Amino acid sequence: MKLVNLSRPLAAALLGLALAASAHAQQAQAPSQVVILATGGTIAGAGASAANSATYQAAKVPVDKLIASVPEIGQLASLRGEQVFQIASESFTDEHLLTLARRVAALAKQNDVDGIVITHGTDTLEETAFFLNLVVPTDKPVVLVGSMRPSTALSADGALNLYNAVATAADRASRGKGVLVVMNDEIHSGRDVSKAVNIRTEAFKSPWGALGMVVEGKTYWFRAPVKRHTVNSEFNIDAIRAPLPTVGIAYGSGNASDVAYKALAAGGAKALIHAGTGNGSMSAQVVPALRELRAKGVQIVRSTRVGGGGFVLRNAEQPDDQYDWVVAHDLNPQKARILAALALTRTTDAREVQRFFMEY
Ligand code: DAS
Repeated sequence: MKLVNLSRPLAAALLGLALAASAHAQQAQAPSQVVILATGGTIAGAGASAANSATYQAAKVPVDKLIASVPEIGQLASLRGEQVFQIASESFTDEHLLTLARRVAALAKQNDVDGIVITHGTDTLEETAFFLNLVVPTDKPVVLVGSMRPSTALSADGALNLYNAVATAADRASRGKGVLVVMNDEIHSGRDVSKAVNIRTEAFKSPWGALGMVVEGKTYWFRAPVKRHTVNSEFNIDAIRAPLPTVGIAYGSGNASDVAYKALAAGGAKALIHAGTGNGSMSAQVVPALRELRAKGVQIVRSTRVGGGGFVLRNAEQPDDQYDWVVAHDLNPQKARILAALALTRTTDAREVQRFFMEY
């Protein structure tokens, strides 16, 4: 066999390529390192009997027992757990959001962390997911997961939800898609998803559709977010100081009055989210008070109580340009509260606040 004389540089280059290929191959075989941050909720809940699928105590089972209860997740990734909180998520405060976001951002910077799963109550899971989507500057998968039934119930959904969440967090294909929510076999954008049903396992919906599915530990993707998030966000948890600006939400309905809005402003709200009827419409009994509050510097944001896939159109139901108000676009009131609070950490100009609502 004729030996080919390679020039020294070419030989070195080929050797380098071979070493890089084998390192890549080894990296590809090494299991992903996933951290599970536990905060409480039903996924950590326990009921008195297997028949109790809706009557139980949330936030009881600690993270190590959660991980031990689904041994199959050990085949998906190298895991370690931290108990960040142990609470029902309806009791989350902005302080909890800041604390959790700081821990997620710190872990995401570590080379020995490839993905993060956050077990969370389902009631405010959508708010935490959107907040993290806005302030954690990482393209590593951050996946929130909960359950609608406690682990002690017949046909409990938590175990498979946790398995699917770990599979998603361990998968490089999940990178760069923003914060994700995995529930009921579906992968949702943390920005879009909300809890649409209070007592079914098929509870979480995204008005613009799920991003994909997890089936037997594999992810299947069909779309990706187009709104700004994580590494492309102007918000960064490292630059955000407590407390977040207070933002209140008041619900629109027939026989409306301005009492709730005035009380929220008197209580320190720097922005008010109007959970309006229809296209963010507002009773004539309420408009004068909100114009006065705007004149005093309170931001007014028109959202809608109507879910399911629409958006509030600027200057349609109310002359937003003239009143210097903001529309929440497609964000529901509880998500609008999150973005308004963050916007107020950067500006008091309503037009700039409106830009945030159109871009995030
Ligand atoms: N109370 C609910 C919560 O903690 C329980 C749940 O559904 O997770 O959000």
